[in-house]
Amino acid sequence: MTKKVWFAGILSLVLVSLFSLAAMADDVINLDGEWLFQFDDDLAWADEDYDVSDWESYAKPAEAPALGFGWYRYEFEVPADWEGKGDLEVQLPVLNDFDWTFINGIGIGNGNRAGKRKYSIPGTYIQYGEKNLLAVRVYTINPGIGLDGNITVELTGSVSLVKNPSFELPTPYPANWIPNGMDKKVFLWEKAATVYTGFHCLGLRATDTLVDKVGYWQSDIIRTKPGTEFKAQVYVKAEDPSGETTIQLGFFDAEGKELGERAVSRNLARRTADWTRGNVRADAPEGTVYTKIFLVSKENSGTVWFDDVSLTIE
Ligand SMILES: [Ca+2]
Repeated sequence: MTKKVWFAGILSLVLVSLFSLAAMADDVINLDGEWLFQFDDDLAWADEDYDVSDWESYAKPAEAPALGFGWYRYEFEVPADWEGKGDLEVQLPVLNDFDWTFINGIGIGNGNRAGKRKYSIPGTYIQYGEKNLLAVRVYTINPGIGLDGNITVELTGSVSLVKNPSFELPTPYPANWIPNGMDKKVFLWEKAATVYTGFHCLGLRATDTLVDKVGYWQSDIIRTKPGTEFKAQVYVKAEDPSGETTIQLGFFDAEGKELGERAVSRNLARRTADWTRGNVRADAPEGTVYTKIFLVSKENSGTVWFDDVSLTIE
């Protein structure tokens, strides 16, 4: 091998390595700096403005001595040029045992067993070109590791079809969701720690008191094309429910006329129950210009709550 060829070989290797590094840096942020940790529990610790100057810092979250409730916080910058490129996703490879995870004070997911987590972050929750805060509230059963592994935030390339899917963006009412019905008292916009994720969820109470006995929340319009197959999902919690609680998909033409029969899920609230997930699937019929999601409760003398809606193209 001549010196020239050898040099060209080395040069191309270096270039390939540089390109792959650049590609990684383009769409992955490694959260591998110092983590802050505090024992105990306070939901205010999800807040970016909370004073954490007295929190312990650790080179890795695994070094924090976890037992019972503890909170982990990490600040990271999201590149300004990621704006408009899609939703993000946070990966927590090792988590023991329960978690409630927040970005900039907004709940993005929770889990109740040891293992890994992968939560989607709508782009609308991100402050581009600025600091963002990942806060993880963890409950660890046995003394040891609460959070560990190569924690990353990645660009996914897909965009949330549902705006404000976990009802965490109040303006001052839940943004992008509209209640329907005559009696305002049946609509609940809950701000409590008992929601599925974050601090807010939507609810409907005693819809049997309404004139038409149906209460519902509807999403903003979601533009789409005929033939697209959708799956809409929602988490539902219920207390003494009666009647029927469903998630529904309606399709509309350019004039706003609803097309065909609305797709309706099974009854998602048959008895008092903690959060469970339900879904409905449907194809957008000929003439569709947009779809809307409906969270419906009919002839219900109890209360139902909704959180974490998603709409995916199948
Ligand atoms: Ca929520």
